[in-house]
Amino acid sequence: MEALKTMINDMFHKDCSSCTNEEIYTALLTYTKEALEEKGYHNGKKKIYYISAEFLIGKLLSNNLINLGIYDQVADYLKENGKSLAEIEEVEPEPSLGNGGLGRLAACFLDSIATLGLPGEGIGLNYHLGLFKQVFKDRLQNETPNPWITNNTWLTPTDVTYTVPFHGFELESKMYDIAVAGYQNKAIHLHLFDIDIADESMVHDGIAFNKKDVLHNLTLFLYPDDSDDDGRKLRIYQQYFMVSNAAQLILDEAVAKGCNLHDLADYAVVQINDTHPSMIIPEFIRLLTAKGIDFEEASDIVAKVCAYTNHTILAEALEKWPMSYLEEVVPHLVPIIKQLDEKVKRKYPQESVAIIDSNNLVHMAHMDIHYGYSINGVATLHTEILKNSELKQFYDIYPEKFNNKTNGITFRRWLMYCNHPLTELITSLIGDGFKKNAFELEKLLAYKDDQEVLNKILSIKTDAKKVCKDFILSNTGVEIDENSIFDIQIKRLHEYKRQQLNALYIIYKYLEIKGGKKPEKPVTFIFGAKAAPAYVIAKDIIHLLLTLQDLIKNDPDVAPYMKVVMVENYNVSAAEKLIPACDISEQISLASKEASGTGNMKFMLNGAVTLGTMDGANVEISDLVGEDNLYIFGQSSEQVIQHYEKADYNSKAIYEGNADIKKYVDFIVSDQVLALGHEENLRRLHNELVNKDWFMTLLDLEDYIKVKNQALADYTDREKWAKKMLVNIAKAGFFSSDRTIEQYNEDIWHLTK
Ligand code: 6GP
Repeated sequence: MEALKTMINDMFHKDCSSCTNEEIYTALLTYTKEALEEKGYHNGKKKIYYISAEFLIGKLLSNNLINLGIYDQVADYLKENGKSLAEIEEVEPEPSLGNGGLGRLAACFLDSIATLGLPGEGIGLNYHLGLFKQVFKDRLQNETPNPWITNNTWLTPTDVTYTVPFHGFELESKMYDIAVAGYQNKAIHLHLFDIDIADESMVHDGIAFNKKDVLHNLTLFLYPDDSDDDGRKLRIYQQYFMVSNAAQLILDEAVAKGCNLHDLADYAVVQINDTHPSMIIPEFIRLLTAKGIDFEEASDIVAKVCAYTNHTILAEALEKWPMSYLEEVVPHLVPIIKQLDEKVKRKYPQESVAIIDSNNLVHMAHMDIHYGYSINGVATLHTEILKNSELKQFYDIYPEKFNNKTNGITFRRWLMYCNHPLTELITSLIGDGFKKNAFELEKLLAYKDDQEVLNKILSIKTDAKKVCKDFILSNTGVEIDENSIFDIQIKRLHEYKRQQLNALYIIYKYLEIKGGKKPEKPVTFIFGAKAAPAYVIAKDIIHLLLTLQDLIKNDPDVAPYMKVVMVENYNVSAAEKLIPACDISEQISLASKEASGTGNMKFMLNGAVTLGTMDGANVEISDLVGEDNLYIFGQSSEQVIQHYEKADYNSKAIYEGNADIKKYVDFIVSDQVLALGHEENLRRLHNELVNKDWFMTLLDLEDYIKVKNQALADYTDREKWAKKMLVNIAKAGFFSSDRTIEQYNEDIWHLTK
């Protein structure tokens, strides 16, 4: 630590113990950045370029220290000087470059690519104000800007700049880099493109701004509101800016390594993360043809370079842009897209696989599938649904392109960093081989009947709950009981994820306690979720949860037995506090709708037991841990798909035919709830559940109540529960993103280490 000591002295002319946390953070940032540069970056002839609209990377200091192998030394050194690394970390702003699972997956993947020693890079945009910062006011979600770029930042400006042409004007880009350290290995780069002239001062009244002023607003926000034409066009501006920079960079790097462009596939593979980067296909073709390669060959080259990952089967997330927008924003891509479409139509005239449909909508996913060489889903069930229903028309044409890559998470952040005590216990039992080979966690199974180990697991959980309690108090002002059962649902707010189903359980429980049936053990229901600013019903669900939170808190008959708390501005840092403390992991999406889920993996790794539907990666969790070690409820994906096909789901019939269900749903608009909440929001939500309920909340409510009650009852047998926890931890190895990335490399990328 001599170097750090000297650095602190040189920077601030005093020793560590007299420095402020801000000063030490500044020194650590410089120190860590230098250490990363010294280690260097992975390189090789062929590189993976992981292009994504989101990278939800979380705070970086501690993670970098862990991956550099100096976390303990730094923590000890600071302690000797009366400082705490945990407090210094509070100084670091969390980058706001992502929204949900898709962005967090991209971050885990960068960690694993670097750890496995693969030459690769992430490419995205440098959003100055992030997604948005969630603020609760009057029990409603408000959105404010989330500025995160300070003078002390991990972003390093580079000299790399490109000219990106739009209709009528050009934009000069500037590339910023963030180094992503591999665990005990070299680093890779996350390249974030930006414009110099972004103007944050145009934002007013929350997150409103002039959407037409593209010259100045291009890199302000991730996912600008797309409820109007200008918002949708702004998304196209952003996407094209991202991929044009990416394509120019990729070609430059390849050429610098000796590529003659005809052999581009020997130098580059592009993973298109969801449909946002799809325009890289026509952009590559534009650039290659400008260099004299003919159209046919250019499209063949691109089809050997690009691979597409699908993260959702919700139709709304498979982007379809009106041709008129593309003509307005990127007219130079239009003839290329038309030619690509004509090529497809000559071979496959059916409308269902067209790139340009009869309404002149451009189907971005269709372009990816025709002109990419690999299409993957993100969990076994999800990939099967893509093949057999959602993208069946393509699977019939290109069966060889389809493959599954079940998602994963990096254990550096989601175990070693966020749960030191559990990491230490595991290491003391089975050694630290699991840090490099997560499958070794299975060795823990040998301790399944070891009373002492089981007790330690329980006490680590209790300690984590205390830490979480403090976090929740400071975040929300609500004091929770660390001896209660922690039931946690943290994820984007979306009707398919069914936070409203959880809310109906809470209503059921509230009424039961009011009726005199006290639970054996108190329960705390914890939520964290942001709703897209224009997603009205999702915001109504947040309003219901916040209203229930207060109703229950203020009711002395009920408050001792249950509590509801919604964390404000849920993000990666909050997840790191919540996940180690969780007892019951809520994974209750409507079967067939959650592509994979990755929170489910983080929870099991930290000893929570899953309560979920047979959806996404829950199916694989269930296969691994066995039915004794998780709680499954609800209709299967086959049944749900049938309901959609036959259009036979009728929520009103369930509501009217079941007095209990009617009682819970009607409670949303009861006098007690209306006394606290807003009538407009609550009635709209009530109406939605009774008359539409597109994601079939009421279908699974009875079974959910039954199975959740079973889980809560089982919790009281501590020994039995601790065994379930141990099995979950032991079986989590499969969900390491190192395994996922190995599979991407073996089946899709073919890079040499
Ligand atoms: C998410 C999926 O909802 C989730 O199931 C999956 O685990 C994750 O992607 C990573 O594959 N999708 C998004 O976050 C998203 O924005 C458009 O989809």
